[in-house]
Amino acid sequence: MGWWREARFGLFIHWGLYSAAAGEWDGETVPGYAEWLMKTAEVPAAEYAKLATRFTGSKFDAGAIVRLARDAGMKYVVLTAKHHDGFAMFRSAASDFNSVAAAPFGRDAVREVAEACAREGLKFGIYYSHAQDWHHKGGAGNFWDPDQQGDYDEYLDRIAVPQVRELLTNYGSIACLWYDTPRHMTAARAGKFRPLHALQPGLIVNDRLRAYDPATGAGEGDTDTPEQFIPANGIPGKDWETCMTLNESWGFKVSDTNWKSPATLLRHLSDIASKGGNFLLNIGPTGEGGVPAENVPTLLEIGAWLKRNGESVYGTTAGPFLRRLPWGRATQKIRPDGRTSLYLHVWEVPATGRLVLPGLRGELAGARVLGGGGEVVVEADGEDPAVVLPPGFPDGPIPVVSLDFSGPIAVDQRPPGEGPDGKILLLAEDAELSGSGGDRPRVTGQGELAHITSLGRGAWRVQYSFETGREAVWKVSAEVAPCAYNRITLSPGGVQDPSTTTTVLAWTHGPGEFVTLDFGYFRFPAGIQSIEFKPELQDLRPMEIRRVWLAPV
Ligand code: FHN
Repeated sequence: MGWWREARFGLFIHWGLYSAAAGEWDGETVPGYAEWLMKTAEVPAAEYAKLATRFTGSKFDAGAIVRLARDAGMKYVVLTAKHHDGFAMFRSAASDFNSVAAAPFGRDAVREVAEACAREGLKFGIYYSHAQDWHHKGGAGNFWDPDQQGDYDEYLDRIAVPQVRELLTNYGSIACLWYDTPRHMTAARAGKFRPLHALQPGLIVNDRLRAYDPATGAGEGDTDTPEQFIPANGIPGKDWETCMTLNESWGFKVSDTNWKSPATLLRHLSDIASKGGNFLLNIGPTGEGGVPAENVPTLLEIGAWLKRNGESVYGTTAGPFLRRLPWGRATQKIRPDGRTSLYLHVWEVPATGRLVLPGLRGELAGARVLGGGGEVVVEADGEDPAVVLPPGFPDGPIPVVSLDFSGPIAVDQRPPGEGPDGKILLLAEDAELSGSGGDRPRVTGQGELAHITSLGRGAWRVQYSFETGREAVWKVSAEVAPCAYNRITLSPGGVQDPSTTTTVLAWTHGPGEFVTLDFGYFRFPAGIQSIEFKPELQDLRPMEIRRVWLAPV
């Protein structure tokens, strides 16, 4: 995993036959992901296959795409060799339904990207939809076309297994294999693929071949693959890679112009690195093979940021603070000689101009702004060190301060405290869940919009710890959904004393519809305090909790 952990940032490419349809069928926009068009519009396999006559790839330039990835600061590329529509983007003896034999394009995209990666020094990985295949008889997922029905195991033996063998044999060094949607994948079926992995020494395989066997760990894969979100607290003990689209759809969709801004993507990259993960960011080239023009400046802006600040991302590990930092994120690098660099990604410059580092201990040897930008001084802020930002501190996206320590660092972990606005904000990632019964509640979504879901089909409590600098009265509020006829009780200090608890009854229409509930006023002394919520369901729908905050009165 060495190169992969060092790399941190890669390019996903969803390019296939669906790209030629651009998300439209019979002149109508088809809802959802463009690469799912065949299924969403229930297009018979024979009719969909005619799309191949429109697949020219006339602007496809693998070298240009890989150079763009390189200039964006990416270290690896993962290309869809075959998506769920069954169309192979490589020469295949197992099926003529491929980009060489069946389309005017007539070229082997996998070979071209593999060779371009080798030229540019990027690692090359392959995405392969092994279970879902809506074209070849017996492939999973196609329920609408009687002509495609067949035996799933025969499909695996005749198409999927031979094609994975071709991919792992014919294209030089393959760094990772990205399986997807393992429908009907039993241990025996997954076992047909596993021996092939030995064809590529050092191959990194994701967690989507499956069937998972908790006894042996088989099916777990080398990497977890959170899709379109960043896990609130990373995935401790496992390598992981968030894959994400630049707009909404993975495959090219002409109507999908909801592009993420460079600032948003840089925050995602910083957030992911601070939690110890990789970021696999997707582009969806058109049917002609060109990269949508909007993507180029976005990717180059990320690349420019990484040129200046790359040492705070590549080869780093998760930051040391369990407490969410109100001003940004942190990553760290522990050198072989024991020195440690701590990188502070400044998302928002606090009004005080100081970055407080709660609970940090270590022998400071130097401090600087990456890319230059004035002298950085570190002072004591009570018991904590604080970085005093220089007057000329850069105001571009996410400036980075590097602190060098002559040895290891340690953090006395502390819960969230007052933010720059004086309020204490508690997010889903700060919650401690305890209880039993029903589904285990979990955190879904990301950042401030992350929320705890599945609360209530058992006896579960949600506790938050926080730290206040002074004794004060605080108004406690929480965003909760859906709460039709449900009650939620707040106990300060986690003490179930009826004289201090507040129960609120509120009503909304459904999941995801959050309302703000005010729980009233509570006095807390200075120090580490806690509050606990306990949902009481009168209705079958589980509750969800999003943000909780304490405002000083
Ligand atoms: O169904 C696919 C989807 O089209 C896309 O390829 C993503 C990428 O991770 N994977 C599947 C959904 O999980």
